[in-house]
Amino acid sequence: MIELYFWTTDNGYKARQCMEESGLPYVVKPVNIRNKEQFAPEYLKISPGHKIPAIVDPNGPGGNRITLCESGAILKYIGAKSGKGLYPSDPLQQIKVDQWLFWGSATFTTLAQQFGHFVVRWDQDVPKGKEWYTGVLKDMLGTLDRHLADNEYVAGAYSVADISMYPDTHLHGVNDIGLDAYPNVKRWHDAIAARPAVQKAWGPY
Ligand SMILES: N[C@@H](CCC(=O)N[C@@H](CS)C(=O)NCC(=O)O)C(=O)O
Repeated sequence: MIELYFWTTDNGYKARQCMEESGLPYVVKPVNIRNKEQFAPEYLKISPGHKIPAIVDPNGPGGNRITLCESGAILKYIGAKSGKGLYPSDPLQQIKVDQWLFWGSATFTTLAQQFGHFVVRWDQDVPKGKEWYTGVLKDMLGTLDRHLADNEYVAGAYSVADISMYPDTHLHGVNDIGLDAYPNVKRWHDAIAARPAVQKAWGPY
């Protein structure tokens, strides 16, 4: 049984959504990052940079036990392992999925998290930081909106690339910025939100 080391954050939900979509059996192992549980020596062996999410698969390639952190790597691994097309086997499709999976993991979420820090959560008012990261998030939503004008999902069929961008679109796009100016993102978001696996992933664990 795959163990998912999880907390209720954007990156945590990405991994849980992917597990739910995959249909693979898994168990949630909560790591309460507010209580600093991510610094436990045993957990640092799984996730050296004290971050969630992470997984342990006792039946990895060749039957070996593997540990894996970094949400993008987890999505790619679980997407491929599921055999459900979440990470496609066609090399041409993989190129598209990789592009948007990396954009979702390295650009979109990383910068959306800064929006979360400066605009939503900080106890100090930092007008320049708020203005900067609001502009950055709006620019990224605009990029996504232009792309989704001609594409139902970001990289062909629904894939791990979509999963990599959904949680921050949901948390900050819907809740903080609003999606009225991004109708294609709204259509894409609402289609993903309606998926049973997504609803389960965002529910109790
Ligand atoms: N690049 C990493 C980022 C993971 C990340 O930022 N995790 C946060 C929660 S969303 C975390 O565990 N923070 C706790 C800490 O930094 O100590 C990924 O995509 O998995």
